[in-house]
Amino acid sequence: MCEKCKGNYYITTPIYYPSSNLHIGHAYCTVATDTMARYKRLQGYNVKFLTGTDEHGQKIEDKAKEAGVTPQQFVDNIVLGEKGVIDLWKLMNISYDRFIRTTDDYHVAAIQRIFKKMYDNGDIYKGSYKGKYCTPCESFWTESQLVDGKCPDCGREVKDAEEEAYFFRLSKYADRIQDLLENTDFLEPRSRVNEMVNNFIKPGLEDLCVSRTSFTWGVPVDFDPGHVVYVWIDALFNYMTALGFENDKYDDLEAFWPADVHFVGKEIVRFHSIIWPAMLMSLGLPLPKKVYGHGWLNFNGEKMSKSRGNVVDPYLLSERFGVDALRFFLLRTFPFGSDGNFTNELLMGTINTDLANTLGNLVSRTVAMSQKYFGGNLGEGGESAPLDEEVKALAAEVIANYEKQMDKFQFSVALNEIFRLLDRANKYIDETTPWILAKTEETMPRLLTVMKNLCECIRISAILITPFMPESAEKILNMLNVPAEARGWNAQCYCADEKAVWNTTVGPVLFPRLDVEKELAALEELKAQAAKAKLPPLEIEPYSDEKVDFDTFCKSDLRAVKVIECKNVKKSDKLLQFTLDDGSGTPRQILSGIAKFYKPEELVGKTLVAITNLPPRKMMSRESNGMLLSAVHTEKGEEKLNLIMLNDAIPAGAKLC
Ligand code: ME8
Repeated sequence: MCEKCKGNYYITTPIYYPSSNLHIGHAYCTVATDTMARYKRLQGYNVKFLTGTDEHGQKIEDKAKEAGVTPQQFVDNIVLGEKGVIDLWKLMNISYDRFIRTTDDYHVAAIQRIFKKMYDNGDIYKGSYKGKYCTPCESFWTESQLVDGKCPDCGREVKDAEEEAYFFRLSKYADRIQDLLENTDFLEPRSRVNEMVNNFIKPGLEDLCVSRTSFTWGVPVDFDPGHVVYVWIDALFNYMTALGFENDKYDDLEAFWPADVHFVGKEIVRFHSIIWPAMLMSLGLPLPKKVYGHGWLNFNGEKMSKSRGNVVDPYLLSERFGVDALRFFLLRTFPFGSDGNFTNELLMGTINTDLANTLGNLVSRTVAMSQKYFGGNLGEGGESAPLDEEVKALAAEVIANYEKQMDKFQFSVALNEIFRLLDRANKYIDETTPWILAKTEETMPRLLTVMKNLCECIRISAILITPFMPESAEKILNMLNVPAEARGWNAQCYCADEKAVWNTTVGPVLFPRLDVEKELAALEELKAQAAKAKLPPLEIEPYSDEKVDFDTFCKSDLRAVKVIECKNVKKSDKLLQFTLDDGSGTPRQILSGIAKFYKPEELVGKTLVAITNLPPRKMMSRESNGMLLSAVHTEKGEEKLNLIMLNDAIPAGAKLC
């Protein structure tokens, strides 16, 4: 640790399942972690922020099989591929210091050693497992834990499972875990403690099945071929292997373990507050200082899930509204420990009210007035008034409250504090009426101080908002030309006195006001386009297994025909009526259901291919003598058809064989 540092700080997100692309719920936790990491860095901590992906397990194996690729290829695509996990975190400005993939060699080898250590110390033993398994959640359940016979986490069907397996002596640690949960601040918010104790510990903690033999995509138990380590053991230890535990890849364990906090979603609190500390106890390792279980984001009142088709795409929203606006919205709107209901209307309302009206307006008015009245240069001098002291006192109070709330992970409350200051500053403009002060020479010194006070309120707010909206905060500080040394946590001087000097530059519009109706329509359109883009680019008809004997095939009389006339058939939006020269001297009439694909005039004069010996057919009371050949396929979900056209040098009636 360097001398200037306040200390080390280790914070983690859950490592994500790359079984499908991440949605806004995943982004929520990562943005919160990033904000906390940036806040701690701002305060002078030496931060290690870990995130990553949890890549083993039956679900991944099944999905890869479905996609016709290897599990490694499958996860590589979702983690590293275009618009994958890494791309998303880059787009969303996630400042992680380390990214772990559980398929990384060093992690796999470390897990094998860890498993063996617990086997050697007697906490892992061999037995036979009979119970229920939820494949999507990769979770074992006892009968009593099921809700209406279904997985208590996701509500889906569970399967019977019985196999030879290794078990971890979780029951042995029940009392110590209960004490940890009830008598320390290990798990927060407090409501989660009751949930864990009442639902899992009091009914009796059973030993945990920690190996599987029915699939192979996992860390192999090296001393017992055929067994793979239960994916949660593999996943939970990522928090330590990523620091160098049981491997030589990294050397940060001493500096950063125990973790200051693991941020996790509420449905995985059980793993983090019961199983994880029990395994650490088994190995005699220090426990993380805190597990914080945040709530879930629902969409329009429903749980977000791929099968419901209601997952919210963070790419789409970031591209449309800006990454900072999205980051801000997530933490401003939903109290971190509770569930929240995401709607696009709420997002846009927050952008308009808080960002465009309150913050954006304050900055643009202040810069515009300082330009208009002082050419952007707020030099020495000025004249204070008692009102300034009130604003100054509020700024100090806001900073103190903000810090208190951030340290409790209460992001929305911390943001409320910043908005108290911003609102106060906007009101200060109305109270001091700079446009009136600017009218007479005698009131110009007062105007100068008013402008400095406004700049100072903006500077403080921008610093406090930096962890939430790093890019916007920088833009704001640039518009006020705040020197680097006045952008830090400790630069809390109140720079509005007579000695203070400010300089402003007109900058970009920070948060343009949104026309909600228009934006909702645009979002629908973008969603439809994105869904289309996800469809396989090209689909061809499946090949037929049924064989046609050669003689039967040769019976089809395929001829080159030239289009003499082509017209739409009245009252039919499908049919085109062709008059064709087939070389026989008598025009041939064919009706074809291709009006969706061609305009009649495009086809006149073209040389096409027709089967000419089909029995005549009546369509819309007209006779069709044959069929025109075309090629069909599907492109991005849309049916495509191309008539087979021959070189026009081929004469009408030429036989195709
Ligand atoms: O659980 N709202 O991975 P995961 C808020 N691999 N948070 C949500 C959410 C929503 N709608 N949907 C998901 C795993 N999350 C394990 C973690 S850690 C050792 C292993 C959160 O990709 C969820 O609560 O299924 C969890 O914290 C995180 O996203 C990762 O979920």
